[in-house]
Amino acid sequence: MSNRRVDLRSDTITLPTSSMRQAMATAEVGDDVFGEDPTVRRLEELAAERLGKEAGLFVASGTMANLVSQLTHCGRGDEMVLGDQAHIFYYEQGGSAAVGSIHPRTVPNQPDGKILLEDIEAAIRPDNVHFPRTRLIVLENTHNRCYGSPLDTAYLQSIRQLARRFGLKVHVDGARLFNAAVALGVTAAELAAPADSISICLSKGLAAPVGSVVCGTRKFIEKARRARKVLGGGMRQAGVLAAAGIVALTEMTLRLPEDHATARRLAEGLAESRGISIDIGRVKTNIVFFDSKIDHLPADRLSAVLAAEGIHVLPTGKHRLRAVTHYHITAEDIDYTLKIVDKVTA
Ligand code: TLP
Repeated sequence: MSNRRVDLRSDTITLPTSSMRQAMATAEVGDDVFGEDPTVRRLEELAAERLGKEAGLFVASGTMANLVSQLTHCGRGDEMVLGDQAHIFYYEQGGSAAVGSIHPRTVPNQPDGKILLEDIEAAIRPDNVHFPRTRLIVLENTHNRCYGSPLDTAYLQSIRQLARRFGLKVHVDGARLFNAAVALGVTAAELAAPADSISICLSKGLAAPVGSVVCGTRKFIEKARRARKVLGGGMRQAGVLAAAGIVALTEMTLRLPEDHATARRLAEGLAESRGISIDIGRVKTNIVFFDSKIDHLPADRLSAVLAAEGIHVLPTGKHRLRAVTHYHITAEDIDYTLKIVDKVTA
């Protein structure tokens, strides 16, 4: 048996690069709550510049970035419209309601991660004493649970127009925004333009150890900074972390096409496997969903059998599994994975 380990559970498992560790060791730092950490400020400016926004705010995680943004846009009892497959709705412990007293109104996500304009419009509340007030529309780009689908600029612009028509704000969970930019052949700033606020994660495909950045207008970020503080997210000499984030934004976005290529290689190989069903047309970035067709190997069983052979994927439904490609996954890892999948499903 081989000792090879191929970890496809998530791109969050990526380890900092040697140039990140170097930058972290030599980072100039200060107390960021006093606004005195030059490296954090540099990261925030760089992220804002990349996204074409006025200002940025460094936060501990994607979950905190989303919660800070919601708290900044919405008050107690306000409503936000979002897709029923949104990470914010599915995987963030209901923090919108639990912490923010924000009422989530879900509408169906389409298979490509979009939510229909007519569904949003139908969900917007008229002014009536019985109803909460709709304040915010939330999108996710790329869309994790919808196969890592990227949302294109034309769609995002149409959402912005709808939001403006009803006096609403738009937040984009852009945890994997740079993957979307690569897949669509546009800049991250083009995709960010229709958003009032947008969050990016540094510690997924970009391999930094910690952190996300929220970007928006200067006024929005000033208010968001207060929301971060009340959540306990005011960090002190955080420049040691921000230094890795700067490397993530300057060096690691450039190599994301490699992850999309390994994801495609995996999807095409899985499509050849008799025990697996997969819709390869839906694989556009670094996330691959596939189903087990074998009765005695539902998703949790198949993932356990694969793990015993060194292949780690996530079961996400009764028959469904997710594999995510990233910095540490090579074409050889994919070929090995396919060999093992064939062996255990034969
Ligand atoms: N996603 C993780 C898990 O939570 C499922 C993963 O492995 O994909 N937005 C999106 C679209 C995300 O995919 C994630 C993490 C987050 C936000 C939250 O980021 P963190 O984990 O930094 O709080």
